[in-house]
Amino acid sequence: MVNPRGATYLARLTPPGKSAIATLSLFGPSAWEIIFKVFKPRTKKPLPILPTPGSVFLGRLGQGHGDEVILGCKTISPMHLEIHPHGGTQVVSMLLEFLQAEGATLCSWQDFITHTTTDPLQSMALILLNQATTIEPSKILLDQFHGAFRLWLDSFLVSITQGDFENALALLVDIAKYSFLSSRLVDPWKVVLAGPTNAGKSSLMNILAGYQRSIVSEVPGTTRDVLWLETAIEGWPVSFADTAGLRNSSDPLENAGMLMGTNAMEQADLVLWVQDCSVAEILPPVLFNNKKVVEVINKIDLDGFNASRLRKDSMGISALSGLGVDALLSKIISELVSPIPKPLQAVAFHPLLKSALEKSKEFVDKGRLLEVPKLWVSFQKNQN
Ligand SMILES: Nc1nc2c(ncn2[C@@H]2O[C@H](COP(=O)(O)OP(=O)(O)OP(=O)(O)O)[C@@H](O)[C@H]2O)c(=O)[nH]1
Ligand SMILES: [Mg+2]
Repeated sequence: MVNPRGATYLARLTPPGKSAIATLSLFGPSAWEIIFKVFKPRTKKPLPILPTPGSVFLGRLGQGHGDEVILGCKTISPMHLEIHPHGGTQVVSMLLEFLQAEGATLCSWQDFITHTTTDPLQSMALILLNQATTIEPSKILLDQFHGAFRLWLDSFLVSITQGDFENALALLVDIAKYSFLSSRLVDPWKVVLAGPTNAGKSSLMNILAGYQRSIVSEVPGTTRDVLWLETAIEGWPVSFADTAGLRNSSDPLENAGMLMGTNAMEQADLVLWVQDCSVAEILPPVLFNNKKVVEVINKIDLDGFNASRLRKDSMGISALSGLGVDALLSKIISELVSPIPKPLQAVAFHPLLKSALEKSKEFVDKGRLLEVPKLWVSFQKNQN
């Protein structure tokens, strides 16, 4: 929180646009004074000199023109009020102008969060929460907003100050299991569909999309560009890329497509190596030896499909009928999200937190325990 005795901040928390109601927030030392001047309760009872936290008032905000609003008091020390007017863009602009004319400082909702949240970890979580597009990351971010990471950090720092090296290390090892999530709560995992031409990559893409995202044809070499599809699987954000089939070709355009596909594979968190069960097996290029690869054997609906073609970890599907696609989706999630954090688990929910944890581990390993609290003090200071 920046300078609680200074400015009184005002922000629109709901997005601009047409809606039944909007939410404005007013925070700072003059918040109640401002409201006192421009708000008239609907009942005869006047506003109290100081509201109690949790109290709600119905009345009119404005002088001359105005709107009937619901006014809520969240906290009084510091004073934090919420105003719910009607949601039309012009009504909201008018009320924002009234409040600014009385001395409130208008800011974006992101700045408002930074100015008004005491705990920098909490404001980081809140800003990410707004950007999370799927449910599982949102649950994790809510837990961190409500203090899961803060609690972890407090006990970690207590262990450090008490010189309890063993517990500090155990706490670091435990939280490190979830560090893979730090960059994947907002940005989706990248899953690339690759394999020989005509294996059914584009057909699989379309069944995942639920509409025709890619052109499908029996002509090998149909797909040229890399086509992305952003979706959610079991509540996790995933981006699929359909790529040009790989084969020896003298066509420069087809080769350019294959190169783009190979680049996409290099960035992938997971490659689905798609093959046609009715043709001889082709192994993924050695280039992807360091990648997570799931082998997908497609077209198992064809007569003559032999289940012995499936290796222990390969997934048999029919992109035509959808057979095996649900199991494939579960497999993708088990490859990408492991372990799945239990409710209230502390998670390094931002890449910067992951780096700070790695740095802490380095200090602990080298026995430089005194550096650890300093690191976290400066980390939190930098977030404000
Ligand atoms: N029987 C059957 N045919 C399929 C299946 N999936 C795809 N096909 C057919 O296989 C052919 C190739 O399908 P695509 O999805 O275009 O294959 P692709 O891997 O994207 O091919 P390229 O873009 O050329 O690399 C088309 O005729 C599809 O209808 C399946 O599960 N079963
Ligand atoms: Mg294709």
